[in-house]
Amino acid sequence: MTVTPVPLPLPLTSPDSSASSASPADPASPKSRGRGLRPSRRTVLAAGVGGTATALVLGAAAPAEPSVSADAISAAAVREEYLHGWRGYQDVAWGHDEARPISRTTHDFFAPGHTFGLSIVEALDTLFLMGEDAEVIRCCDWIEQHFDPVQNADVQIFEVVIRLVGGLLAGYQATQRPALLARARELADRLLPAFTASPTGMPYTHVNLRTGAVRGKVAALAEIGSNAMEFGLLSRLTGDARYYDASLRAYRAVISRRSALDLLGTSIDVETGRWADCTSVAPNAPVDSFYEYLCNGGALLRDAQLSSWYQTLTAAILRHQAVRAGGRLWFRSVDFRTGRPNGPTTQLELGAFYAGLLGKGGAVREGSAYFDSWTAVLERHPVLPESIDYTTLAPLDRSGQLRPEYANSAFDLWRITGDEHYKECAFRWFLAMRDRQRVPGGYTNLRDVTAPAGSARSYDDLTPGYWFAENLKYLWLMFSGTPRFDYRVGMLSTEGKALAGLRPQWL
Ligand code: DMJ
Repeated sequence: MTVTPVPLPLPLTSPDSSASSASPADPASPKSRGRGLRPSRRTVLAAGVGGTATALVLGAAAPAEPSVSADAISAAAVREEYLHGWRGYQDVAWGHDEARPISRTTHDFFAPGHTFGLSIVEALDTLFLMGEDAEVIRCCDWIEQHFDPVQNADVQIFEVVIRLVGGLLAGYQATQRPALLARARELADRLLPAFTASPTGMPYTHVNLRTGAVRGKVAALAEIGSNAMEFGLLSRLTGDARYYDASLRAYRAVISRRSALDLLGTSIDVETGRWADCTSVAPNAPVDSFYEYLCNGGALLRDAQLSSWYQTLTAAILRHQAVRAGGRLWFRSVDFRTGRPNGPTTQLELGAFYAGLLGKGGAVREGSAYFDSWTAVLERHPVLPESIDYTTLAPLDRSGQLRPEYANSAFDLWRITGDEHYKECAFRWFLAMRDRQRVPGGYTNLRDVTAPAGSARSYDDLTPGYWFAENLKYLWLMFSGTPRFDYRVGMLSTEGKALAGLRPQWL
């Protein structure tokens, strides 16, 4: 299979242009298009978003309220599965980070012997959006009484920010319970030493929440940048600029080290400021949400600098990394100094979020093409494997970790284009997950997505916390048309937390 670089016309504004001058994506036809993975005619999805780009497109004015009519049957099925998973967590792991639904045991996500009630924090705003108010109150009560942000535990800053700080902020915005904002702030205060102790401002990877001791001086880009949304919102809600200042200083330190091609490497030494490698693996992990937070952070915080950086870096990724293989759009790894291919033809499932991100940044055509590439993988493997060889679509890592990225992109592209196709794809994805990953105690990861559906030997016995934050939230928002979410201005973080657009008056 030949892999050819794609000379993509850039839909973006010129490098370093500001967000306010970025144009919104062209609204695509809201008609359903004739692409692959068509479901048989099921009850489908009457909703549209009026064919307009949303405020997610940088600098765009918010359009009129979309008239989202619910597909009640699909929405009810989604909610039923969410509650099935939630009951599974409650039964075996309430108060612990994560449930192992088959062995009926628990998993400490951040540090052995410590719990932060991760799944409770992850679930908060999804439960709110689904109208599960008694559960929301129960979760808030648990957090008020038991959540401990000063444990003697070494934690990864990236995970604490996107999961816990973000979850508490979303929960606060849904409920207006002051304790949730207070906990988010206490936690962020405990994370700040990782930024302030660093000579470059780029955070160490880990901090001890009790002692403030830091460790991990080689950080991947996602670990450095995926805090601007949470810290920016926290600064806004508290009037304390320290959080957002720390984020911006870290971002500036990385971006000032970009190559002449406007590409970045993967990991950097936060003490010396030297790159630890010379490969741009974008949009794959572990750099994925570094780019996501430039775009979404720029829009959430109306920060033209973040948006401008996003446009500059994205133009370079599209120019140097986009390739066509088998007629489909993929992204190759390159040497960030020369743009030459560097590394295997691997694509991680985690990169599937990039289809939606491209759309949100204005590159709707490329986002849509990349989404189609992942849809082609789903035609072979109804549950996406963790990684594939993009020249053959063969799985490399066959495990399936209940990932939300494909549904995330479907949601984003649906909001931007109003195209029913994205809802149909998302629902097909949902049905495959239900067929293959549902167990009596909830939902579980798989060891091998190519094993026959229901093959017990393939079950990997974990419901990841993010399943409660992300997977079914995207589906619910697409099918329910809930009035609890303002579809014009709502914004989700990389962990699916609604950091804007929740309507607390509904609680
Ligand atoms: C989530 O924790 C976040 O979306 C993160 O940015 C990467 N992906 C996982 C879930 O797959």
